[in-house]
Amino acid sequence: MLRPQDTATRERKLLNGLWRFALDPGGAGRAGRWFTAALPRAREMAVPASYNDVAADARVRDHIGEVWYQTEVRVPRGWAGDRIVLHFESATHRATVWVDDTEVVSHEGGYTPFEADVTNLVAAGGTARITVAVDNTLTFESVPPGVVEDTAAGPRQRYWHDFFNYAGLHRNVWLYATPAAHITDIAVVTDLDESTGVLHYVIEAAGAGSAAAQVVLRDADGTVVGRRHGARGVLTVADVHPWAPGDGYLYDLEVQLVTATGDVADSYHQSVGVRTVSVAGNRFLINGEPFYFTGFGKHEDLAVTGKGHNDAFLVHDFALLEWIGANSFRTSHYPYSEDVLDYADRRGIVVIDEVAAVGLNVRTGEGVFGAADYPTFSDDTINERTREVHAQAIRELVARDKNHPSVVIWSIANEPESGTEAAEAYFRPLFELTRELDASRPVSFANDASAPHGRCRVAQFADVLMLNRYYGWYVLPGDLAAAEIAWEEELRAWDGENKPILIAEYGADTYPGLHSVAPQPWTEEYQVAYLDMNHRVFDRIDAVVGEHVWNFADFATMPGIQRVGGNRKGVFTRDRRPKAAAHVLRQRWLKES
Ligand code: GCB
Repeated sequence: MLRPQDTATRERKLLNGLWRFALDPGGAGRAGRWFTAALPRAREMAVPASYNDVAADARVRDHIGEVWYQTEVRVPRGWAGDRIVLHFESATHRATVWVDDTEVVSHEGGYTPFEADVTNLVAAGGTARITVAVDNTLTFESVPPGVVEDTAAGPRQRYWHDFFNYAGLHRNVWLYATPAAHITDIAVVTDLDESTGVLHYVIEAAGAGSAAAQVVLRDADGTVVGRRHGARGVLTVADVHPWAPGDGYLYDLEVQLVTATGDVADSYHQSVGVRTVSVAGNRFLINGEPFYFTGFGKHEDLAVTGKGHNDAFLVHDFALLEWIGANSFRTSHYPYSEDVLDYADRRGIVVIDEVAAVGLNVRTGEGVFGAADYPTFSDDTINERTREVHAQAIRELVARDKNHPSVVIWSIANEPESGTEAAEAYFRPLFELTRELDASRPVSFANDASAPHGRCRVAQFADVLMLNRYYGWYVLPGDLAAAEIAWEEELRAWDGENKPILIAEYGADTYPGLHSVAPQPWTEEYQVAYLDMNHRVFDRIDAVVGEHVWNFADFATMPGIQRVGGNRKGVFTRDRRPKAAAHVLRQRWLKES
């Protein structure tokens, strides 16, 4: 599936705006065929946005189950004879879509795109009613997992990750047109042979008949630097300008389907950054050079709009990354908007791309998320069907993001149970699958303190060891001297694995404006001292190839006594003001680069 684009042969229409919106607490909408007419008792809702905080209504914020969105679209007159497609960049966590009275698509998984060919259901110049039922329920067979428990007070959604379960239509919705003969997929893998860039490409098309594929490669100035006929092939670029961290240089690969008479039936532009990624011993290499990650785990999280994509915050967040000297981030804990990855490509920011497999450990956060009264892996909890949903999430992530030069590691889970035989059996095929899908990038997952060195049975599969550790916060809180000793001891054990180690999370909750002379947990001084302690440890361990502070900014969580107005481990507040730690990181990271 290709992201909708305006090209010489394609056109798109953005359907964002205010849609009709209705909660469906009793699950009456499907039987009542709500898609056949204007939604009953509808209010209006912004798209894109999480619906939860927009309405100022606890019933909306805490709703469990389906909500309904509806809009009317006028199909552009000029699209007669075209293939017409309805495309959702995401619907969290699953959705069913109707065009007028006809069901056109269902999709599981909250962070990847899906679409339906609606050519036979709409008419150019006419209107169509689009209705979407979006379900936020987390089950043991969803990614992330959860369970709805029946309690005396009614159903309650439980899950084992701390960020709030925002839901809705978080990203763009498009109606777009392509010719009947159209390109359906493009895959590009790049290599460097000294100063020559090598591009291996594969094109897929449908309805193409005798039309043949060809590609034209242009540099950033628009000068043609390569051409080739054929649906697969290799292009070489002499004196290539590689994509590199801090230098988001992109070529434009125009893919065309050309008819026997020489007409361009379809055209699509794929940006390409020519770079290599590899692991050599305990080094992480980009273009053959050791790379040290500085940056954060982030969240898509804003006041009011929740996980709704916002371009102004996209640009602002990247401006802050550059200000602070961060060269990278992880899309914790789900695939982010494609706008984020496109922008990372252009800004030369390095990305660790993560699937939404977070909270696959019912013991995580015992006391934060309630008691661990389920086994993690069992026939009735996380099981083979969950693994198939997880596998599909990986397939969709790789399919969507494979051409982004910014993406250098696939992260296939965050802090799963990883110290058991069941975990080893669950994850082995998922690592194999990811490597089959993309042999060009390292694969990893974020390990947590419950499976330290010697106990983790999943780290054997990872090309890079990504460790989330909170020495001085959850472990030995307030005692940074003891934390420093314990942390160094554990890290030295991992150092012996001869794999690169990325500290994928370390952080301390910090209430902005809270101060103390002797660093006390929750103060700005403690966050600074905590980070300094961690950095001393990292600098003593050879295999550490990067540091991602948890978190870039404060973010919303489920309610809990360990959270004060959300998770406060942000180096920036939720509205992006720096805490004292931001200035300390800036000093360290600008020196590194
Ligand atoms: C973790 C999780 C992250 C949490 C963080 C915390 O280990 O990966 O999602 O937000 O800890 O602050 O507790």
